[in-house]
Amino acid sequence: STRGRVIKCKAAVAWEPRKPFAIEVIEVAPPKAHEVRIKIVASGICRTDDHVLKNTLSVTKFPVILGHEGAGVIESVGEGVVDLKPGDKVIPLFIPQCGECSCCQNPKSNFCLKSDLEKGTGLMSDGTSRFTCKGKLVYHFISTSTFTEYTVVDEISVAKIDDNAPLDKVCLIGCGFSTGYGSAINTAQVEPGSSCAVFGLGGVGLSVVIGCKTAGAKRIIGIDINADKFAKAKELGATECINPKDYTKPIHEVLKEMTDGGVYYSFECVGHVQTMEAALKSCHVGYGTCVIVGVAPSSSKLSFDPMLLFTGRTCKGSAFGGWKSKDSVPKLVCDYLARKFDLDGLVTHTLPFDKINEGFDLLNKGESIRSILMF
Ligand code: PAD
Ligand code: ZN
Ligand code: ZN
Repeated sequence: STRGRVIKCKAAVAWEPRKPFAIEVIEVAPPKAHEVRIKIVASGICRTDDHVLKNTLSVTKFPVILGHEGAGVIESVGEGVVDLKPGDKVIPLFIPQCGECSCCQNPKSNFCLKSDLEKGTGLMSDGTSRFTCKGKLVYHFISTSTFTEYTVVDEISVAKIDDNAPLDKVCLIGCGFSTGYGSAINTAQVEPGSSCAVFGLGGVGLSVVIGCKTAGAKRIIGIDINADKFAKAKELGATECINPKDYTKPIHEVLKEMTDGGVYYSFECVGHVQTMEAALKSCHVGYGTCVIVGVAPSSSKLSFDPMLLFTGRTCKGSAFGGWKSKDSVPKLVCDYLARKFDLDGLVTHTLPFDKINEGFDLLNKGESIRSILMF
């Protein structure tokens, strides 16, 4: 058994920004107390990984092992871990749930103060890394790092899931699906009969569409500058799709005309401040709500006329769709197994892990929704 020993395995190392991943042999140290080592089976590619690779998010350190939308099997556990054992199927959680901090104790929040999202230490919670390559320390990424055959995570950053779960699908519950679906269900709390506008029809935006449809929205308007995304959006529940490039007037004006003054709910799933402002302006005066899901570059600033809020619009943000991670991920997996929603429509490509650079090329060419890397 490999328990208690260093494991040598393959990982995709991002040595520096804006360079392709290098498939390297790395050393993965055994889990310390309250940590687990996971054999990764499948990992999706999310746009956030690409933002980090392009270095638009200042919180990341290089060299790093990216990936945060994975699923795998526990290889071994550290001292004091009681709720997980070798062989358990699991999903790593990029927002932990420690259960003890003020956010975890607040039923209205799904954030956790133990999260590395804002701090960006790139380390385990004890302040060290479990990865080395060619004698150098390699950083972790938001307490997950799934682009590797083996990873180590804190026990608060992993959820045990049903033994029957297909890992090549439910890995999407680790980020993209849950983020979009929860933004509609939890954050916006979309109501039956309402109108919704979804900016950006990638894996996250399409999951918002699924959530809006589940919630009974009457109109779901998809907005994307890539019309190739429209067919899939309609298949998943969009009632109409529009391309800002087809209009001379600003897209929020087009939406206001289409919806008698604006939508009840708008969602920004692109990650640009311009589309965030457009999403807010697309909301109906008096009651419209805009949910910001996209991740904008670290240095960017949002600016808009405060009268937009004064006159009764709401603007909120949503990370991981508002789900308390450790509690909700196992339930979402059960809901998938009970066919309450479909993930298969989000998967456009399945690639062997060492074709990771091809997976990112597909994303950047706008050809994929989700590519799943298989280990
Ligand atoms: P994606 O790149 O697959 O989808 C983005 C879509 O937006 C693409 O279809 C683009 O064609 C489209 N687009 C680009 N520019 C425009 C524009 N000006 N107007 C309309 N559409 C446009 O990414 P994704 O779905 O994986 O992620 C979307 C964003 O959500 C991204 O910024 C990512 O970092 C963020 C994200 N947030 C969370 C969270 O917890 N809040 C989780 C996961 C991803
Ligand atoms: Zn993600
Ligand atoms: Zn917490």
